[in-house]
Order: sequence, then C-alpha cells, then structure tokens
Amino acid sequence: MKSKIEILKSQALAALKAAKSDAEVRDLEVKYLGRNGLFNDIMKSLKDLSDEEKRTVGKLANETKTELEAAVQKKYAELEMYAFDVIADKEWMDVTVPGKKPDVGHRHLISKFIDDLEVVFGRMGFAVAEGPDIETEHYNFDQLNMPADHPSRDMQDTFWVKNLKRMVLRTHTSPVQIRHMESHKPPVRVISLGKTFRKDSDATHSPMFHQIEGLMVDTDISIANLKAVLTHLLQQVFEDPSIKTRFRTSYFPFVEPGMEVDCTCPICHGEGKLADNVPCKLCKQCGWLEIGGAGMVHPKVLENVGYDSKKYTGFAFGFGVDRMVMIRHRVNHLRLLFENDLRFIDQF
Ligand code: FA5
Repeated sequence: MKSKIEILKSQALAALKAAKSDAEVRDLEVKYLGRNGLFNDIMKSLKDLSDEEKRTVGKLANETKTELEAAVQKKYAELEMYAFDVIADKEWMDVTVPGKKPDVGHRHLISKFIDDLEVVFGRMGFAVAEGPDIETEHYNFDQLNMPADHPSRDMQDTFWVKNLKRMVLRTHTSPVQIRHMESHKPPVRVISLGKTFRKDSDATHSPMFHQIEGLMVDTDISIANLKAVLTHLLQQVFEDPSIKTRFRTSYFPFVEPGMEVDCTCPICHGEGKLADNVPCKLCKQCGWLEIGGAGMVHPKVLENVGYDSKKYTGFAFGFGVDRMVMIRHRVNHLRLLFENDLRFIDQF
C-alpha cells in the first residue's frame, strides 16, 4: 500500500509538472484528489488494513494528499505568474517615448477675419444685419435702382435659380440694406457679412465669395463719415495705423456719388517698392490696393424703403472679404482660400 501511495504521488507530481494550463491542473486535481479520485480510493481501502498499518499508511496517505494539494496550488500560482510574464512581454510600453500631439482644428482664416470685422464695427456702434443667400430679383436688383432693362445688371454675372421664379443667388450683400431699412427707421448703422455668388472664375474672382456691406443713415451723414469709418476699418484689419484711403469716381446705381475705395498697400506703405528698391508685388508697384465700392445712398433707394430723402442721407459700402484676407495674409490665389488644403490652411 505504501509503495502504491508513493507511485501515485510521483505520477501526480510528474503530471503536474508537465501541465501547461489551469484546465489541465484542474483535471489532475479531480483525478488524484477529487471525491472519486485515486487518493480517496486509497483512503477507502484503509479499512481492510490492520490497526497498526492503518496508523502508518493512513498517516502517509494524509501527508501525501496534503503535499499534493500544496503542489496543485503552487502550480496554479506558477501558471498565473507565467501568464503575467507573457502579457508583460507582449504588451510592454516605453513610457519614455515622446507622445504624439493630436491634431486640433481651428477656425478658417476667412471665418476669423469675419469675426475681426464684426469686432471692429461693433466698437463703432454697428449692429449685424442678416439676409438670405437666395434672394429675390426685387431685393437683389429692383430696389437697388437696377431695373430689369438696366445695363448695370450686366456688371454682376448672375446665377438665376432654375424653377424658382425670379430668384437669384445674391450677387452682393447690398439687398440686406434694403431689407434692413424696410423694417427699421433711421438712424441706421449696420453691417452685413456673408456669401455672395457670381459667374466669375480667375485668380482673384471665384463663383462664391464673401462680402461685407456697411450702411449708415441718419441726418447729416456725409462722405467725411464714410472716409473716417473706412480708414479706421482698414487700419484695424491690416494692423497698420499709417494706412490711408482714397476714393475714385465709379458707378453703382444705388449710390450717388459712387466710388471705388483704395487703400495704401500695407506692405510697401504706398511706396510701390520695398527696401533696396525691390518692387512691391502685392500692389504691383502702384502703392494702392482696390478694396471695394462705396458711395452715398441714392435718394431713390431711400425713397424705395419709405425714408424721407430730403431729411436723411447715408453712406453704403461693399467690400470683398476674400480680397481683404488675401491682402492681410499675402495670398496670391483666391482659390487657395476655398480648396481646404491643410498644407495651406494650417499655416494660419
Ligand atoms: C458691389 O458688389 C457693390 N454691391 C458694392 C457697393 C455696396 C457699392 C454699397 C456701393 C455701395 P462690386 O461688384 O465692385 O460691388 O464688388 C465689390 C467687391 O467684391 C469687389 O471689389 C471685389 O473685392 C469683390 N468681388 C466681386 N466679385 C468677386 C468675385 N467673383 N470673387 C471674389 N471677390 C469678388
């Protein structure tokens, strides 16, 4: 009996040593130490032995069983440690490697510029007015003194909206002037910013572009007020207090007199050349940059919205926002602003 116990013990220990998983150990535990296991068979057969043998063999059987139980627990612990080692080998990380900075987006340079414009005008007491991108012919043209048969309509190559009667993608922000004046009495001091559309496409013209419109109507508003507001605006957005403005006679049917507004080039400060006589590319050596149109609101437009044109006068202007962004950031092709190429956009 004693030798049987010794054999069982050495078999069990050898099998435990070879076991590679918890499941194998569990099977061995059941086989040797379970209720119907091989050790219990031995315990059951003790009853057939003499008293003396029962004592010695029983003691040996008990000690061996305890020894095997300990060996099983040790094996479980070993397997657990081994599993940790495997994970540690496979899933290690080097905490000294520099981290990867996640890409964080930012507002587009046109949106940022529009915010800046709103801030500069907000400080001068201008509110922001809004109008629809798809506009009626009535507001886009007729109310602005541009009737259907008038050649001035040809100045703005228009997208007409198919199947919508006399609707256009607004060609400028000027219709917002009309909408605002129709619903507000003077004094008026508003700007309007947004998308505008024309059938244009070249380095400085695109089918969709942004304009800012300004309108100020009250008693005694003059071109001097217009010049002061625009000079302040351009000095602020181009961050150059030396900027000067000039007006050139021009024609827009909704203002009289009408003019083009130019400002001195923020790169060469109106000189046309840089240090060492290098020609200024931005203004093409002329020292001035064209910014947009302006003028005194035409009395007919004031009357169209029910204002007394004898009592009230006002100025209006409409500038290309994209053009101003190009000047501010020295961008030479308008399309770069709309292509969403991150190599370009991330520079700002
Ligand atoms: C107008 O749109 C007038 N409504 C401006 C105005 C308002 C005059 C109030 C008087 C009183 P004009 O067509 O010149 O004007 O356009 C104004 C500016 O918009 C231009 O100077 C230019 O900077 C910009 N612009 C015009 N067409 C495009 C285009 N296709 N792409 C980019 N910018 C454009």
